[in-house]
Amino acid sequence: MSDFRRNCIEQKLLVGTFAAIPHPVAIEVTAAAGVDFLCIDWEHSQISRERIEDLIRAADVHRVPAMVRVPGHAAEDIAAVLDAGAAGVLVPRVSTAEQARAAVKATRYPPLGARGVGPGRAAAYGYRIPDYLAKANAELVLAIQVETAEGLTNIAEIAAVDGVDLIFIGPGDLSVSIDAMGPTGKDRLDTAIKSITRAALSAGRAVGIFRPSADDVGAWSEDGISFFMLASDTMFLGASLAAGVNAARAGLHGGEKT
Ligand code: 3PY
Ligand code: MG
Repeated sequence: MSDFRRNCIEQKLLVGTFAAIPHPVAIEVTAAAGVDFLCIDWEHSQISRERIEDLIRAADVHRVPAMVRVPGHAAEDIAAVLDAGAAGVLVPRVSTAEQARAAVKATRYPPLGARGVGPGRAAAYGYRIPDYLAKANAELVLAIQVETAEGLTNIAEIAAVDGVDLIFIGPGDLSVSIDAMGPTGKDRLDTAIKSITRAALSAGRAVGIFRPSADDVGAWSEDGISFFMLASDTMFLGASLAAGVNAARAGLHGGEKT
């Protein structure tokens, strides 16, 4: 088993980030910063399929596991990123056990699933297909996102699906779906997150969540969440540049913002 999958399954505390900038330099900077993993976001950023392989390659240089959030549930997209050498997939908007089983089928080779065999980068372009086939099911992380009202209702059946490693909570979509946006919806959203977490943990699945900042990561880890996706490269770039510019202006104008 890969260290990454073992650490996920054993619920070791892991901190990573989304990679939304479609350039290997951004991946190298992110990897060198010391993240435990990164997740190339094909769902919400404009990254081409061909470029994804280069981004995974850049993460591999730093030996940082690179998973990919696929845009939807298509088996072809899951196969494409795994063939490119991704360390795992994050499948968004999984709302039923049937959809979770389809994600397992697309991610795992038989007998667990029905992934197709091919001469991609992961199999050394065809040169090491038997080696890759022998280890892929044990090495690749399958994380599915529960982030809809329907997913919340069906969480027990979703979490019971064999072959899923991690249930990942998307608070943004979840808050919209259960009508719990903004400060007034906070309690409702927190209750939903805790209920997904409890159900997933009692089915033996690790639990992950997106957090825009590190402020409440400690508190959520006390509830049993172990896998944290902290913001994204674009969010960190914006926030740290804004902080730097504001600090410089404060120095130049005696604290007054221009
Ligand atoms: C969400 O918050 O909806 C997400 O998908 C975060 O990853
Ligand atoms: Mg989402």
